[in-house]
Amino acid sequence: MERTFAIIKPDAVERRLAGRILARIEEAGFIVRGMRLQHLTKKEAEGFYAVHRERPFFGGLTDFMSSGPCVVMALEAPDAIRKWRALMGATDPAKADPGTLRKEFGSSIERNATHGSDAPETAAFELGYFFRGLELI
Ligand code: 3AN
Repeated sequence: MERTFAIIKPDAVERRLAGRILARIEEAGFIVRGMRLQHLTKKEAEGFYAVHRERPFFGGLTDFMSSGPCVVMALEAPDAIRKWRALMGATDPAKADPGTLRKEFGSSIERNATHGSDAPETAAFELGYFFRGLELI
C-alpha cells in the first residue's frame, strides 16, 4: 500500500464539484485516510508550492490556491501516487486524456481542479505539511 496527497482545488469546490470528484476517487479504489476543508492563507499556499517559487506563475498560482476553500486528502491504494496522477490527467486540461478529472472538471492550466503528489518524496512532504500523524486513520 502507498499513500499520496491530493487536493480538490478552490475552482472545483466553488463549482460544487467536490462530491463528484470524491465519488470518482472512491470508485477508483482509493481509501480516504484523511480529509478536511481548508482555506489556505497566501503564506500557506506559498509554503506548499515553494519548489515553484522561481516560476513565472508562482504569484498567480498561490493567489488562486488561497482564493477559497479546498479539500485536502490523504489517499491510499497500491501504487497510489502514479494511480492518482493517472486519474487526474495532464496538468493542462486541454491536453488531458478523455475520462480524466482535469479533462472533465478543469478549466485552465491554473484552474485544473485537482492536485496530486508527483513522487514518494513530495508525497511525504505534502502529507506532512497538511496532516499530523494523529489525523491519519
Ligand atoms: P502537476 O500539478 O500536474 O504536478 P506542476 O507541478 O508542473 O503540475 O505545476 C504545479 C501547479 O502549478 C499545477 N497544478 C498548475 O495548477 C500550476 N501550473 C503549472 N504550470 C502553469 C502555468 N504555465 N501557468 C499557470 N499555472 C501553472
